[in-house]
Amino acid sequence: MHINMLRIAIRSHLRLASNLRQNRHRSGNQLLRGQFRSASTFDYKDPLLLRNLLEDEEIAIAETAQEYSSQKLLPRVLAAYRDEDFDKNILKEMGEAGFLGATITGYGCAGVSDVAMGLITREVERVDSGYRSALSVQSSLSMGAIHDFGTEELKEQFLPEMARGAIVGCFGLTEPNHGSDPGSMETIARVDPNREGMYLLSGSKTWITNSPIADVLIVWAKLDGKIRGFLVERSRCPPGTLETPAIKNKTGLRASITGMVHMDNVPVPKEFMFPDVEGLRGPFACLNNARYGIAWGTMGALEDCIERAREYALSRKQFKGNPLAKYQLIQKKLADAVTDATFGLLACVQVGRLKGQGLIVPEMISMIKRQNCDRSLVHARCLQEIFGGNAVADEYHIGRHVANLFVAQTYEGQSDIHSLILGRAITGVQAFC
Ligand code: TGC
Ligand code: FAD
Repeated sequence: MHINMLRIAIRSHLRLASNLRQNRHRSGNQLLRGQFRSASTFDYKDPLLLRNLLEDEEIAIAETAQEYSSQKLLPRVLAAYRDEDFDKNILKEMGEAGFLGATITGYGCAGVSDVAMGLITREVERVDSGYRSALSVQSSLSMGAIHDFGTEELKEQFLPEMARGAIVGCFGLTEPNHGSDPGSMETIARVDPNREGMYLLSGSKTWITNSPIADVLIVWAKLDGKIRGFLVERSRCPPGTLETPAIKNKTGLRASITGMVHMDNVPVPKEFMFPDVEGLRGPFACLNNARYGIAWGTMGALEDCIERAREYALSRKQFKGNPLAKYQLIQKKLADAVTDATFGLLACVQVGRLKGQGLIVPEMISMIKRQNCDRSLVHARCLQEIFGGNAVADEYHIGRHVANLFVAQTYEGQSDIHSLILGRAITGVQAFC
């Protein structure tokens, strides 16, 4: 009796357990079906729900950047690109919006997350890489150098005005004879034999974004054979010591202004040399942030190419009145591009989060800079084919993105250079020389 009761109890327990399992399985299936149902509205603009990985504040910042870029930048980009004209007021507008030096805390800067900053660069470059370039050079390279390596006096003197876009900065590392290999730079600094507490800078930098309009130039030069960073104020340079001619007739990045920097004994007070950083670590630390921004930005440019190519493919009819979008080869181009844009953006969020947690190493940034620049260029070029002959007309925007993305793949470390950085980390063997 006792045993029977126990059996009954066990049977009933097993039945209960089985029911529970079935219920759990059923509700799990229902849940999954529910999830599939809600995800069945596959959104090619956000296929893997990147949005779910963002904080509310980051979404709001992205929306602000999207609104600014589409309303203020897009209407002027064609004329700017045709005329090779960069409107300096754009930096003031970006300053007003809080985009300049946005990850810096204090000094009039917004202090947003690295992911939020990435979302801003994505929206700006959705319009044009040249506008993102202006933003990157002002924020990551110029303000970033002052913030990370300048004295407190330099930070207080320059950062608030730079955050407003009232003072424009540039970053001079590349030289006519030394691009991928900046360690061999020839620009030198020497102690002024006639004035105590002054250095004199001599040499040339080339391909320097914003140099013709810069009020403040971050210049990397060798002092006694060691690379040091200097802040050059244009207004302090005696006539004939500093020239910053523009490089005209570019085939890409025409909405951005690029120039040279010629220095012939430019005087710099010793307080304007970054005191505690020596060697390539200085410029490369700034480049880490800028390269991270490019990885995001190029995805914005690619997303714009996708959007425009999709619309074109749906409206253009060829063969028996079919839209181009009906053809498999066209669909494959779009599927490939959307997949790489999605993966590229997810990688950016992950690297941004790691950056925020202080878990980043430079090779992670090399990986996303290289991958996103390469994939965006390949896909933009491929999507360009969908437009046929119309791709040649600048009103379709795609040719501009293709030309710009070649530049993005080249500056801040050409893609093959990032392959070598990754290769060194993978094998432990250095292959640069
Ligand atoms: P290497 O021996 O690798 O390093 C020398 C020293 O630098 C340190 N370092 C880094 N520190 C922080 N972050 C990084 N990413 C770093 N990479 C290297 C390294 O630890 C070492 O420190 P220390 O203290 O031991 O001396 O130097 P290398 O001469 O062998 O360098 C080789 C290579 C290829 C990696 C490097 O030269 C390179 O990255 N070349 C590419 C040059 C480049 O990116 N130029 C960019 C110019 S600025 C620009 O393009 C702006 S465009 C802006 C726009 O419009 O958007
Ligand atoms: P090179 O170093 O001559 O390289 C040429 C080719 O050789 C590349 O494909 C490269 O990958 C390859 N190569 C070089 N070395 C090796 C090797 N060891 N192994 C295999 N392949 C190799 N610089 C700044 O300092 N500040 C700026 O603001 C700035 N803005 C720019 C804006 C524009 C529009 C452009 C076009 C460039 C800008 N640059 C700037 C310069 C840019 O960073 C350099 O162009 C870039 O670093 C490459 O250097 P390079 O042009 O001298 O090419």
